Amino acid sequence: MHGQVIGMQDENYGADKIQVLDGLEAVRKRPSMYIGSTDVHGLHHLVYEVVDNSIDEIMAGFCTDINVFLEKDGGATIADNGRGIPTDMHPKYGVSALEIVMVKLHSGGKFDHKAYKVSGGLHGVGVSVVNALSAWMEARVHRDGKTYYQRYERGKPVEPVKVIGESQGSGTVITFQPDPEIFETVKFDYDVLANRLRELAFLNRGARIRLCEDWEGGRSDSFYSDDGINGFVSFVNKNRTALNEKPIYIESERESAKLEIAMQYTDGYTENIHSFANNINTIEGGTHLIGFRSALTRAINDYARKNNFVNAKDEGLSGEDVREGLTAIISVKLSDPQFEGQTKTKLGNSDMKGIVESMVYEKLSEFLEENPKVAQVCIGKAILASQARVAARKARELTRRKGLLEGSNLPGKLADCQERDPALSEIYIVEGDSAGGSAKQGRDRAFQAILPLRGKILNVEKARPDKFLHNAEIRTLITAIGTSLGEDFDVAKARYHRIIIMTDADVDGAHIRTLLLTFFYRYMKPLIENGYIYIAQPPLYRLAKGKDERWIYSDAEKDRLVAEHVTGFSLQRYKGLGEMNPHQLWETTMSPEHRILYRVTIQDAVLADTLFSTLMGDAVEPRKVFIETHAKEVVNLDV
Ligand code: 0RA
Repeated sequence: MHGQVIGMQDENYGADKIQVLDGLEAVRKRPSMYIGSTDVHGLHHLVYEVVDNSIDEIMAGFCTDINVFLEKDGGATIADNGRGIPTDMHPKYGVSALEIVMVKLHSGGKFDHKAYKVSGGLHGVGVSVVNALSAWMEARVHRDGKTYYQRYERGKPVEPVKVIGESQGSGTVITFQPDPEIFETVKFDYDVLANRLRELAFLNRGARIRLCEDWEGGRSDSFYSDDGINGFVSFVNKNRTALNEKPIYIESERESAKLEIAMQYTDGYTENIHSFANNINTIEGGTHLIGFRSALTRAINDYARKNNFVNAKDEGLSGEDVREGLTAIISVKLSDPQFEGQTKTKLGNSDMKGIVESMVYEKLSEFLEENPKVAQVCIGKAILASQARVAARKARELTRRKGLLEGSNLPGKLADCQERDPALSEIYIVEGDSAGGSAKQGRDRAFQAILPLRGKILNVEKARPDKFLHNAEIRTLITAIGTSLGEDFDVAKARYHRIIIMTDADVDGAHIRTLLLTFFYRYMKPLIENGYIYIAQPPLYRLAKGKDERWIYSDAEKDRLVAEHVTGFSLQRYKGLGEMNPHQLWETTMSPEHRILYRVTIQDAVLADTLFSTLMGDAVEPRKVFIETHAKEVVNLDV
């Protein structure tokens, strides 16, 4: 592949313009190495990659607006008013710099020395990767009073960069059509893109980012935050009750790192801290988060002692205490971010711990001194949390002493499986005793356990552990799973590596599923992180003619089949699991051969957080609207 010539197949262009193309060939051969996967997530990376470049222009102070258009034919256009990709002739290659940026891997960085370039994890691979993975792409650059243009097909320029008109101002417009030969799907998910673009607008104060479906009746959104991450905190807390009215805001810059933090206490019990490094959500945390936590605990304790909120010789407030009910956004920008961890979303730069810790300690202490009323509210909350934690520990110890949360005392309702190896064992958590009965009869008892739940479990978003541990359904659940929870949680004790939620395909079923997911998300998160939580998908219809029968799992599939043929077929709607007999339940929803299971993943922790607080929080109206609009889609909860 070495020395391949660009545009070889094209007679009009380029046989003499020698460019090494093996880079882009490599991208097309192993796309996942560059964009993570070729599923819908990889597809979205194409948009993010181009947008990241525009964001770099914003961070460098040259750009204010980014417009993302989704085209009807499946393509996307990203337009910004940054400096425009350079177009001058490259002295060594003898072609326009624009062409080099588009066809050479990692060539973008050669031209600029931006302080905090986005280049983490899968991001920052370069626009050339988008080009390589597009059936075609077009670049229009407004610069130096002219509009430059070049088109590419599967990564290869069709002709040299040319001037196609005059132009005022500057900017870059990139249009691309993801290559269906590469991607499993080429359909963008509007909501996922909107969510990420909203996040970017919050993280980059003053950036105006628009998303629009470029056709009659298409959706559109405009994201802008003139108070940056403060707006982000308010957004995350929109369905919660805040204790300090305005988020506490900390900003600090030093050497090659810039830090921003916004934080607000709520009357809730969960901790909602979301950290970012160079605009990338560091879901796995990292040194910046560790630094923040340690400074928060120290600053609050020092202030609390000094002002006699706590006794100087007491053990003080724990990290958990000072984080209860806290919503915070931590955003660091640094010049050479190291991303580690399974999903490359853990910041590894070791100096960031100390840098963030000293910045936060200094600024937060200052803030508390200057705002005694706010300080009192925050510390009051932490003291209550501390008292509740002691009570919760006692409650847990009591239940533990009675063996109530341990696997040794399995609940009577649990029909366990014979298998003892957790990796080979499954548990179905089933809505209702009657479906539970069918599941018990229909299952393969060798490896499938059944736990029927009666009615709805308690909403853990609204109660502390010391309270919800009294709830029988929750206790049964914890005991059956075997891991305990909270401080005592131990994923190694999980008795099943497939924990499958099986509820009816209706609004009630969706509610029960969400209650369960909220519980797992808040108190047994590693189960989700390890990929142990699944959602079963029962069929919605049965299509039958004589002995022929077919199960249908979506309305779209039903409509297609009904339109296609089938006179003389009977169509039966299944509303609940209870309507199926044990054999049918096995065939459609439990047999590994035929069933459809969705694995629950945390793609987007901020989204998961707002989702659960919307569904389970204080405000009733958004919940109602959400359940109405999502009742059908909530099945695939890829949060
Ligand atoms: C290379 C160098 C410079 C800017 C860019 C690339 C750039 C790339 C994209 C992609 C989308 N929008 C973009 N905007 C800019 C620096 C330009 C200079 O020094 O003038």
